[in-house]
Amino acid sequence: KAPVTAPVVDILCVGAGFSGLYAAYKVAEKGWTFAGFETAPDVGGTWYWNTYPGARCDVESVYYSYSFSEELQQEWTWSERFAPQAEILSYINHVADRFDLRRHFGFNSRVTSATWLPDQRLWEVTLDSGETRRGRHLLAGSGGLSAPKDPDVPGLDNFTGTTVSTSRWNIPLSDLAGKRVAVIGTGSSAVQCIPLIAEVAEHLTVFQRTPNYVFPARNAPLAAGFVDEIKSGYAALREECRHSLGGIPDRIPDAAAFDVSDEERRERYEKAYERSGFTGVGGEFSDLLTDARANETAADFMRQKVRHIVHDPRAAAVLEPRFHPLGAKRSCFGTDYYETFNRPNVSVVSLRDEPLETMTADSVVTSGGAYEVDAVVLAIGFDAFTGPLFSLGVSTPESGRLQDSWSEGVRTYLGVMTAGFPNFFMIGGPQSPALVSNVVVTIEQAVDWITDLIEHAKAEGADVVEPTVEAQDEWVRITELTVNQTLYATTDSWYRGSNVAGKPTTFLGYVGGVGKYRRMCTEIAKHGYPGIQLDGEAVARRI
Ligand code: NA7
Repeated sequence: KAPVTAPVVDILCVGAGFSGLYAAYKVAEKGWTFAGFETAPDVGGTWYWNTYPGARCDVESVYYSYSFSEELQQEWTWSERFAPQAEILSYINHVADRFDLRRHFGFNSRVTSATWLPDQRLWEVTLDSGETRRGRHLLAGSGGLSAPKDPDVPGLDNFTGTTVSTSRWNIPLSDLAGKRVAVIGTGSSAVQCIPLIAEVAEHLTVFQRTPNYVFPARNAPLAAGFVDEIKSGYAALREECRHSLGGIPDRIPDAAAFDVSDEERRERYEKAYERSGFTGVGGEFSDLLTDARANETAADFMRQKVRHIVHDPRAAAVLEPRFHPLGAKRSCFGTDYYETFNRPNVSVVSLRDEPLETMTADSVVTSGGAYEVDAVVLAIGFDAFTGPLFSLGVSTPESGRLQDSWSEGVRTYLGVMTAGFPNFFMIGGPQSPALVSNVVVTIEQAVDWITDLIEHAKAEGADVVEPTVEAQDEWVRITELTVNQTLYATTDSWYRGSNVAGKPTTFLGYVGGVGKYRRMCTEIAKHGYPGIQLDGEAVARRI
């Protein structure tokens, strides 16, 4: 039986992905004690689990990496513009080895509950082994896209063929060779795996509920000269990312969509389409995310692209994105995505035209008929941001469970803390910029800010750190005001929790930009953390 007398640590941390590993590094640097817990057998987080064919990051590899160590960024060389999952995972392993971080974590250890003990001013986590650990502060580095959505496909249990999910992929692609395969879903994960499954399957049927805007990723090997150039200016480039909108170098649009002629707009979209990436078509004009009419010009451009690429007009009509503004739901980046639908062995079914009714032992049944398949790939997404946090069973005697506290919607201070849950910190939590940014930039900022705050509390001789309800209300108001100026606010998506039945609608991120967010956080720290109570006292009262 595991001992219950393990020493109390300064920091308990959940997760050994980008967040937890940087937290372990930073805490070791501060000389504090740390105990980390990871469900998986090894480091990697999201990049440990998402091994489906074609999985890669949509943020360029030279930016989607840690900036905290100049040596690290000089010695590591990315091979492609967009790194595949395996390369990101070996990078994370390299970081863990290089900074000796693995020793701080228990692997195969799922946190089943985390309880605040007010008398001792400690958190106690219980692991699935039954073991408990206590620590002063609890950090959730549990990720935003780590809790797969419950499969809500009716009749799925009836199916006797192979079922595999993109978020927990566990078969070789060759298992799908020569099979009749169904892919359910057409988000980023599906867009990446569909072309590769199509290459091996006897027939692939894609069941699409909402057509998305899929841009060509234009992935390519990185030329040595480009890598050298990046490395020689890395420090400045990272600084640019930290002060940007999305954690990648900004490309500030110089015009609104209707400032230019139809012809010029079309030419600019063409160039942006060639460029691709998050600063591609969706970032070409200043008002694309705020003005529905402006957005429609970009959306229409993409629909024309679909019609141009996809030969069968019926398939093209199904694939044309027309139910939401471009970019208001996460855009997708693919390689030969639309081209794949020109293959004779690939077809697409619109679940809007013929809803999925059930599954039988060997078929997906829609109102249009039964589609016999040997394998089903679920690419149906995640219970984003709150799912991973709620699964930790975080509770305090006064506030109860986190999910009860947030039953009407998420309420946080800066996406980092939440009132009623002392000494509990979220790294890249809901209402932080994590949702719509290069998350590694957000993670580094969050861990730096959290550890500075803890250091401040220690210096003040305080054990307990908690935001005031007023400061939290203000942050919630700011996140809402910011998002309500955009088309994100009017679109159902996992960004707003609308992909999970019964999930309250809260926009799960701050969309004002990582640079602006960083400035606010820095100002707050500079002013002695107004909005945070130390041992129950707010700054105003301390002064
Ligand atoms: P997403 O982007 O949430 O995509 C899930 C897809 O699955 C989307 O097309 C959904 O349609 C569809 N879906 C979900 N549930 C069902 C059911 N029950 N029946 C049919 N279709 C369904 O998840 P991904 O894993 O692709 O990507 C997640 C993020 O990872 C991505 O945004 C990047 O940030 C990285 P819907 O649009 O809801 O109609």
